[in-house]
Amino acid sequence: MELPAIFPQELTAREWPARRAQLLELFQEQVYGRTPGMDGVTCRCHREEALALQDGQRWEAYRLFFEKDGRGCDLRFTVSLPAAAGALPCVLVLDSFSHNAAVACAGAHGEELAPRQLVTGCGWALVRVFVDDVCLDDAALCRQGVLRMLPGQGQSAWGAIGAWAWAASRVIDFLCADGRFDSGRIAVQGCSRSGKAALWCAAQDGRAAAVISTVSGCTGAAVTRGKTGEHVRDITGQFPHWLCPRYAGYADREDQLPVDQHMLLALCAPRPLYVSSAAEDAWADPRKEFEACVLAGQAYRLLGAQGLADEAFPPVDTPLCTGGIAYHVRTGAHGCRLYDWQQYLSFLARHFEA
Ligand code: GTR
Repeated sequence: MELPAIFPQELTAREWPARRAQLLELFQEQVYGRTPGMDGVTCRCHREEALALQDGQRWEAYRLFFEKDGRGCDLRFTVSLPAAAGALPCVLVLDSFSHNAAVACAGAHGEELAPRQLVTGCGWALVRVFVDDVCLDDAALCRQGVLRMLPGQGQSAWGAIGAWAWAASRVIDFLCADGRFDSGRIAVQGCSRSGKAALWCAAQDGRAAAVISTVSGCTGAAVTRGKTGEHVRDITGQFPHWLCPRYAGYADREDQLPVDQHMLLALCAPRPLYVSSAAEDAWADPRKEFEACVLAGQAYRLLGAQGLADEAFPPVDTPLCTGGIAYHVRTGAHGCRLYDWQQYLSFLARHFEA
């Protein structure tokens, strides 16, 4: 199946912003839905807890309260701060599993989903955002929170993935306004359904200086056309509340989609991007995640950055991490492991701790 092109061969870097805007518009219209603006939304922030930990580290818990026209929602997040002085770089983990223990963190276990000691030990603040506070991961209940406060319209109404990306951006607002953090070094990460939301957040919000997708698969980092495992029919059938209504119309007609997921990765260019897969995760399709990275390199090169360091699919547990786009496929099943985090942190160090 032929893939739509990110841009025609002759595009120049100066013409990229216009093409980028078209692509973003297509993803809003056709895939994730349109993210409403913030007009009339008020936000209050409350620090709920603060603990001094060993070695001068700190842990803080916050809650944001949003309101518009008498409707509102709230959003919890926690911040683990290393003892280091100066404006801290941050890794923001989108956690869409906090109300859904049954999903058991998409195959990750608490510490692997957001490993505090590993991240703060590398000098990064770890910000864990409970994005499903604003939109429950449930087809019947999801309309209570931000989707009620800022309702979408028609076929391109936003869904849970758009809402989770929105929540991450609201915490980026907080980080950028708090002098303890370096607003130029905010990375966003998510696993599986949260990985899809992390990519969509970075595509829309340029303040995400780097993005990390862990086994995000279908409608995340994986090229949709010709993929194995999960297809548009599966994702929109099992999770009808995640994406915009129009997307369900592409079930079994994926070749009609005006975009494909390599274009979503291109929207992150030239910012550092790490995509990782798991060898046993055929449902997500590692090879199609890799293919999207190869193709997205076109946008990175146009903007003077490097794409993947090598375009041959790497053996398991052999990260390709010296380019602007990094990729690995690790041994094992769907989920996020400490091994993944170790690779992400050295990639971030290479780009942000020169
Ligand atoms: C799978 C689903 C995926 C993925 C994942 C998860 O079952 O089909 O799209 O996001 O769950 O979040 O664990």
